[in-house]
Amino acid sequence: KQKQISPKLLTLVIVKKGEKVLLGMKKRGFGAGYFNGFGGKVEAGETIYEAAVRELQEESGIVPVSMEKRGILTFHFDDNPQPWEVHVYHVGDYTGEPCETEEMAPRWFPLADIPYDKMWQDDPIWYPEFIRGRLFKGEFYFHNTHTLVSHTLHVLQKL
Ligand code: 6OG
Repeated sequence: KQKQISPKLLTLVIVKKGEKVLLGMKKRGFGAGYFNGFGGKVEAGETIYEAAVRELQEESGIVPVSMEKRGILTFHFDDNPQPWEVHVYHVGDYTGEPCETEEMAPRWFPLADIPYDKMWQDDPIWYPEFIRGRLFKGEFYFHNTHTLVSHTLHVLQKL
């Protein structure tokens, strides 16, 4: 019987203001070359919420005025035994100006023009629910890190 490995906790913040979303081109590390929200690993001694605020600031330079959790996505990889549990937040208002950092180059996209061809393959599946303001939970199974093989996605009344 295979040993169960508890998931690694990560955060992902999507800034959506009016009819636009702020995405960052990831310049290095995991997911380099993809547009994504801002986030990273939850560190020892911080809450998931605190990690989301910290990573947003480190990667984009902005500080949220309001932030709500919208979804939980679990990623399973056939080339990594540890699943990743990514907590997705929406930021609708912030202070500061988005700026390019070591990790990310931020750019605004109209909601009708999200660059899914340069994003992780799970994104076109759950972004539409995110944009509608829904709460969601999903499981995604990847082959060789990048190829999405199967998934489930549920819209919920509460997380
Ligand atoms: P750092 O390496 O920057 O954290 N992430 C994913 N995001 C999407 N949309 N799809 C995936 O499919 C993802 N896997 C990871 C979580 C990695 C950042 O990338 C996100 C973090 O915000 C597999 O510390």
